[in-house]
Amino acid sequence: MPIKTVYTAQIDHLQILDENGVLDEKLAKDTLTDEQVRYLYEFMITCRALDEVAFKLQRSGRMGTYPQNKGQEANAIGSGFAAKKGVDFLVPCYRENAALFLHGLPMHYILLHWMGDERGNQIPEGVNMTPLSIPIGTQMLHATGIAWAFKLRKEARVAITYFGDGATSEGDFHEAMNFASTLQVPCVFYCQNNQWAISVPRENQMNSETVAQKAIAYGMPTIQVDGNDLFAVYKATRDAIERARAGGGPSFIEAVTYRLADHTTADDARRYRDPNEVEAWMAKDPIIRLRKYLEGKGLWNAELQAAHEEKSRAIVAEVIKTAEGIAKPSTDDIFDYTYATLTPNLEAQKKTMRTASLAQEPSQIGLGSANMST
Ligand SMILES: Cc1ncc(C[n+]2csc(CCOP(=O)(O)OP(=O)(O)O)c2C)c(N)n1
Ligand SMILES: [Mg+2]
Repeated sequence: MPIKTVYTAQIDHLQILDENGVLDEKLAKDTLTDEQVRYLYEFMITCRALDEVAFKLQRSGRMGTYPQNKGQEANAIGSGFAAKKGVDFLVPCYRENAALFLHGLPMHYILLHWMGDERGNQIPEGVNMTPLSIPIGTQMLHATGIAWAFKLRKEARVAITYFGDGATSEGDFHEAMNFASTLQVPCVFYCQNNQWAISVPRENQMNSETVAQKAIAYGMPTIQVDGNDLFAVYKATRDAIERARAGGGPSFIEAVTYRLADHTTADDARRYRDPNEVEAWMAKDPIIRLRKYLEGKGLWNAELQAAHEEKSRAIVAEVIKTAEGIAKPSTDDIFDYTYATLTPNLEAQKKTMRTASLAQEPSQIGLGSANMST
């Protein structure tokens, strides 16, 4: 009996605005208007300014570890703009700040989060998103669950979740994808393939030629896009969202991009990355590309650039002022929000925490002999 082919597949790659800022007019039809592109370009500059200042805040001891978004902004901005603010639900990782801002998260929340203040995770009422997910991959399951709730409640809403290439090597990714597709929930899985998972290059952690093809196994529509191309990101996400909203189930987007900065401020990528690779990607920076496009259309120039950079600096200065102006949380919170009634040893820890006798035997400071080691 002849062997039959029972399944074949292909992965398409979408690019609309090339690296020289040249637009494919046909593919760009019905995507972004000039006015929208200019607004989003300005927003991209502001987000980059905040990102660079966050790095400096960490270096000067005013903030904890921070993962820069630098170079990946077209992903967050194009996809975030495609989702409906106040209706759809964002389920982020930690490298898509701009999408969160577009959906109403005040900018200083991101600084608060990385300053170690939990109030940065307290998403304001009416802002549809979960807090940043630092455990890799766990948020994708939440997104599937949120989207399932939308389906059960017959609400025309979509969840969009963000994660990196490294996250697709986690079990949670596969469980989330399988459930989402089997249950046909309105969820968009947006993978920012920035080529690296800390110091591990993509090819060392998966043997698939593309990340996008992983979705084929789950029977999910999938596409690879140029993640530094605002138009391609917007179009692919909008199409996926529209399909989901119309009852067409989940979709997968692999956005090929690059982490221009270190993994976080706790990392030094010069120790493991080829400087030529970084330089090659610098030339593909989404900001440079979009600026070339706008200038080519006579919608932007050096004067406007200088004025907007100035404006961005003022916005960012205000954001820092707001974040740093919020009184630091009390260290008691660690205890007060853990148990309704503290155990004796936690009670003792709480009492000794702010004394010079930290880690001292409690009996020495009149607290009985609670066992501090358990
Ligand atoms: C469950 C889990 N395992 C390991 C880590 C440590 N860790 C933090 S970031 C990271 C790499 C993530 O790479 P990727 O998903 O590609 O995202 P990127 O940082 O490149 O945006 C790892 C392994 C973690 N935070 N959570
Ligand atoms: Mg990565």
